Amino acid sequence: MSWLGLRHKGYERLYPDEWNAVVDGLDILYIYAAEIRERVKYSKSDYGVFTVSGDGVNNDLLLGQHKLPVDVTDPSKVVVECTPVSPDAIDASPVTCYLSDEDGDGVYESVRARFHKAPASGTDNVKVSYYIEYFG
Ligand SMILES: [Ca+2]
Repeated sequence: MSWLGLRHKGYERLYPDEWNAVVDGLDILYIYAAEIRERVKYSKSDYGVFTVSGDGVNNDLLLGQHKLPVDVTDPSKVVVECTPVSPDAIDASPVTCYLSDEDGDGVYESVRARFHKAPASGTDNVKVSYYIEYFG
């Protein structure tokens, strides 16, 4: 028996209350599908890994540009989370990531990481995974 109270009947006809349960089930499914479509359609998030090189001096590093499908002009509408991944990034942590407007045009297109101390000098030795979501 299904959670709607239906059970397989072979070739018999459905009673009206059974038919109504089927229709109710389809309505519920339609609503679920619509909610999922809306979530996918309006999902404005980006995630991945940035890899940059430490210089042993700067503790605030430009990681790169995010791929949010909106031009962010108000960084308070965005959550930025990051996790240090490589040993040099972990050694320099804790780390906080934030959006930045590198060219001063009012659009926050870039992601920066501010470490507790400067990551060690090296080539591609600072890896940070990130998740960014716009909720404006
Ligand atoms: Ca900009």
